[in-house]
Amino acid sequence: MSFTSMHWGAYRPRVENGRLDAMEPVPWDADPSPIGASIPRAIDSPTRIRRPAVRRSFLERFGDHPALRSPHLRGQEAFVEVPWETALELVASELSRVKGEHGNKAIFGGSYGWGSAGRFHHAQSQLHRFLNGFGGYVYSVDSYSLGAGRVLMPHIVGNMDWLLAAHTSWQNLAQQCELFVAFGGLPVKNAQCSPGGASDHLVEGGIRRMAEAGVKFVNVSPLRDDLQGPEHNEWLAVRPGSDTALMMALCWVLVEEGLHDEGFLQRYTVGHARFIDYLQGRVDGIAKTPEWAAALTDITAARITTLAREMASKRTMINVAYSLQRSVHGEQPFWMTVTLAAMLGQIGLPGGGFGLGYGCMNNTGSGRKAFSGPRFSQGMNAVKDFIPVARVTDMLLNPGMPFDYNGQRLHYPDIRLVYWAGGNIFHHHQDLNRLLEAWARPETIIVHEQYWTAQAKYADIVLPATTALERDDIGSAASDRYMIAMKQAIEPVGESRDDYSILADLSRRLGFEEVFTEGRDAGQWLRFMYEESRQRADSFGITLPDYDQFWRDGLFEIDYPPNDTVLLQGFRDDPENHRLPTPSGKIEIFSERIAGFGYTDCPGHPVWLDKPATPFALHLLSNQPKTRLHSQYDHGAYSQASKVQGREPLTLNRQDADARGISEGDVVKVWNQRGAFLAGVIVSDDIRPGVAQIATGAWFDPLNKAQPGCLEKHGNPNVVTEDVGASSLSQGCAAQTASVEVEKWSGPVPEITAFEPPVMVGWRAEGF
Ligand SMILES: Nc1nc2c(c(=O)[nH]1)N[C@H]1C(S)=C(S)[C@@H](COP(=O)(O)OP(=O)(O)OC[C@H]3O[C@@H](n4cnc5c(=O)[nH]c(N)nc54)[C@H](O)[C@@H]3O)O[C@H]1N2
Ligand SMILES: Nc1nc2c(c(=O)[nH]1)N[C@H]1C(S)=C(S)[C@@H](COP(=O)(O)OP(=O)(O)OC[C@H]3O[C@@H](n4cnc5c(=O)[nH]c(N)nc54)[C@H](O)[C@@H]3O)O[C@H]1N2
Ligand SMILES: [Mo]
Repeated sequence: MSFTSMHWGAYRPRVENGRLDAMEPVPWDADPSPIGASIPRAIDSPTRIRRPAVRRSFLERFGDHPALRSPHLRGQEAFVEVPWETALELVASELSRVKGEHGNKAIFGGSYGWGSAGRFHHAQSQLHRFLNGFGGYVYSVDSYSLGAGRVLMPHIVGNMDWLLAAHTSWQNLAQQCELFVAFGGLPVKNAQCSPGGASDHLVEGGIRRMAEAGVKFVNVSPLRDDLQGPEHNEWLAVRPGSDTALMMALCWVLVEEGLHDEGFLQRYTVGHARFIDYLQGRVDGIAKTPEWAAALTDITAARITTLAREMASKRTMINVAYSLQRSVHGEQPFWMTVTLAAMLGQIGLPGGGFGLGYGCMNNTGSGRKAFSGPRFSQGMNAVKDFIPVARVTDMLLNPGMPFDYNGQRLHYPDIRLVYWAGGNIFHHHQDLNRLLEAWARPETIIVHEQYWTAQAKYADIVLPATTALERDDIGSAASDRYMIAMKQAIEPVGESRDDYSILADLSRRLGFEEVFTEGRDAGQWLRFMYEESRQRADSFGITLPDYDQFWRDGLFEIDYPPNDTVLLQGFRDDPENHRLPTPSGKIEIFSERIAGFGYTDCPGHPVWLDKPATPFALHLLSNQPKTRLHSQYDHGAYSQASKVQGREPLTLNRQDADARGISEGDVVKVWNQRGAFLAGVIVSDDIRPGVAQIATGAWFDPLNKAQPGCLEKHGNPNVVTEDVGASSLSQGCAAQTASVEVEKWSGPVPEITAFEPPVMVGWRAEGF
């Protein structure tokens, strides 16, 4: 059997006459993702990058001083298609020049992005290994997904990867949970995906089985559809960014009514007394009562009070979506989730406690063994400089400037060369107009891409990469059901090459081929990585067949551990022998370590911090798209079918639309002090008033490329989001904290050009 694996599921590629005709769902998946249907027409559309290409001035002035190559014209100029040989010589020569003149510390290879699902052809890992072999690079830490969470959690419970792999299973929830309170909902749209593969979609079924078992759901979210399905679910249309206040008021009621579990707090946590002082107003004079929270959240004091009582009287799971921490002070909702669950005293019990992102990714709560499969070693980085991933614009604009991060004072390095493979910064970063300014700073930008995204269009040298369907690979992800032999289905489109073969060729030109390839070709690497993983599999009680058998079978199923997974059960049963990896070995409601950092924007226990003033009337939610993964396959059929007048749909509450004379299907301009974009309107009663929602991922499409800061015509919300860190602790992405105004667009509706390749000028015809 031939399968392939994408971040959004496993498929059987159907090929007719060498062309990809369909991506058929696999027979075992009860809820396959429609995103797969986007690939067949898109994969060899005109948007595909077919040949290496170089920005015109960069090529024409190649030997000159870098400033003379017009870096400010990135994204505006024509490209010249060149043979591979030329392109690779240019890349090798630039890498050598920059290393020689400025050292490896001048190379930024963070290269954030999801790339594709296979374990070997993971573009970012490939690039990291390559740059390590070359002497190192400035790297980035954490993720856009969980910037605040990844830094906070090790201080107060344990690291995120460990926690995510150990989440209480859906099966256990169906049997033991009575009340599921979901901050940010349980959006099935997001559970289509998991990093590395989602071979069996289980969240819709998980929710259904819980509902059938009588579990009550409370959806605390600005959007009703963040929790679909269960008929008896309750929607609390919270004001975005106010969940921390709501959780505090729930705690206040528990303490006031003596419903909190003092015994649990004593035995398993530190610092609860100081937090309760704060809760009751003995620190800042403000008691965090339901009345106090009602004014901030728009949830009535009466409902907050009864909800607290229900939570105490039932086996309760409190879940928080990643989105809540992707905001200014994003540490607080995560810290409060843990604190509220600790007050209820159900952490470590079946069906109760807390969840960090059920519904965000498919594999969370699968209950399967968390074996993550074969791994590709990235080697050692000789450069020690790094940035928190979302501080990339700050770094490019402010070399040498100090910044705070997790108790350290660091400085931004001086970057001359940026190398990216497998990510789209014009998708993921905030305040794109500020990024455009920063993006003109480096001397050289090299990108490997499959499609003509803005990431490629704003580069100097673009190298065409294959897609997962054009190469062999192994698909596997922690807690996923199947390890998959991803067999090549079609020939590489155009002259595209694997990231590995591109980098292997470069390593040869640069004199470290042996270090990079260890003498293996791609096929030999797959076998080697697989063999290496067999020992790790053993330690999970998994016996992998030999490689040839696995490849013939096409897949291997990962089983369940003997006992059902319940998060932190071991710690609860025996806290002395299962100490948490925190300074106290317990859950830290007060963290001496964080307090010691002295950050006013993230002190030693959870606090309510007033949000920055919002000058505009509407809060903008830019959440994950239902019809694609981030910006991937925005040019595909499924995403395209969702557009309104060619633009990304923006949902407005009926009252907000009426007040502005806006109707369903209209094109609107969404703007604030940072920028403006056009979108197509959906009017709905299922979004709370005062909130506008647009998914991320519409390809960046400025009206006039020669005018940075101009109107974006397609619906990319990152032209208006703010580029600030969540706090001095994490410096995490804070994209959800954005306010905007929306008005009807009465001008002519400009054509979408995001999917057109850039203008190409001929290599010889132009006489280079
Ligand atoms: N406003 C706002 N912004 C956000 C978010 C938000 O909620 N709101 N969410 C953030 C989050 S959580 C994330 S994770 C980021 C995601 O941001 P990214 O991960 O950067 O987004 P993708 O669109 O997945 O970009 C992956 C790119 O890699 C390319 N690619 C795929 N496979 C390969 C390959 O094999 N080789 C090469 N060379 N290239 C390949 C694809 O064509 C695509 O352009 O966005 C963040 N940005
Ligand atoms: N189909 C699809 N699935 C994906 C992705 C994708 O691009 N496409 N991306 C994947 C990635 S990389 C990640 S990190 C995860 C992200 O997982 P999340 O970050 O949780 O995803 P979002 O869709 O941004 O947010 C979930 C919901 O939270 C709600 N929300 C936003 N702000 C607030 C708030 O202040 N309070 C409350 N109570 N609710 C709020 C929004 O209504 C939103 O629909 O999703 C993954 N799943
Ligand atoms: Mo993410």
